[in-house]
Amino acid sequence: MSKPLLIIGNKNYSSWSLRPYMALKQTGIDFDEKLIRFGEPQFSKAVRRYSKAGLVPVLIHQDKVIWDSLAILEYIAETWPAKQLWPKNPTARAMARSMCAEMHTGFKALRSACPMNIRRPVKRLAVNELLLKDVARIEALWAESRKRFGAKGNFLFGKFSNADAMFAPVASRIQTYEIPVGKAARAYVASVLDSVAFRSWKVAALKEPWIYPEDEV
Ligand SMILES: N[C@@H](CCC(=O)N[C@@H](CS)C(=O)NCC(=O)O)C(=O)O
Repeated sequence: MSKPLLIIGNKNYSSWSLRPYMALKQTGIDFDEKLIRFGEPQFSKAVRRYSKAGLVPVLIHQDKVIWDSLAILEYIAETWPAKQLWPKNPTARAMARSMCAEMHTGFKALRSACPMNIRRPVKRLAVNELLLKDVARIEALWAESRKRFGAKGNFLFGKFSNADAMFAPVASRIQTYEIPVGKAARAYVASVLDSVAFRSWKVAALKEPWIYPEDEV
């Protein structure tokens, strides 16, 4: 099968790009990547060459163009079924898909107050009520999936799945901004940050020289 090409933004900042990267890298799928830097004058034009939506990430595979991180995760799971990116158990799978959808459309307080910024020195951020509400909901989702389906591994549904790919940027934010969470959530964050995929993304992110003041909190 030909290699997919993943178009991404800056590794330091692009939380949406991290998601499909996590799924491809963590499951050992061979892929190429192309980084289009935010803020470069031709960013929009360069992305539009691949997808008229003009946003990263985009996956190109054979004659297909898939844009939007969640659609890409679905495509990866469907195209490489042996990687089992969705849990086998239908009840677990239904929950995993729902969690991904909730992550995709929700948690705006957390996302806007704490932009993903891998390079930022770890330092506690003052948290507001809305942000704490988001974090409480995320912790509840993590606790439930781990308790019901995840006991046999370190990830939300045991072995690595698309749900972990979707929540990886949240794990990074919890660490960077020292967002207060309980012991179980801290252990899960550590599993994500210690994964092969996240570590390789982080090595590259730390080498990037570009700084965007609007994302420096
Ligand atoms: N819902 C989309 C959102 C993608 C998105 O907002 N990408 C941002 C980068 S993280 C982007 O391309 N921003 C460039 C711009 O707004 O010009 C997804 O999940 O892929």
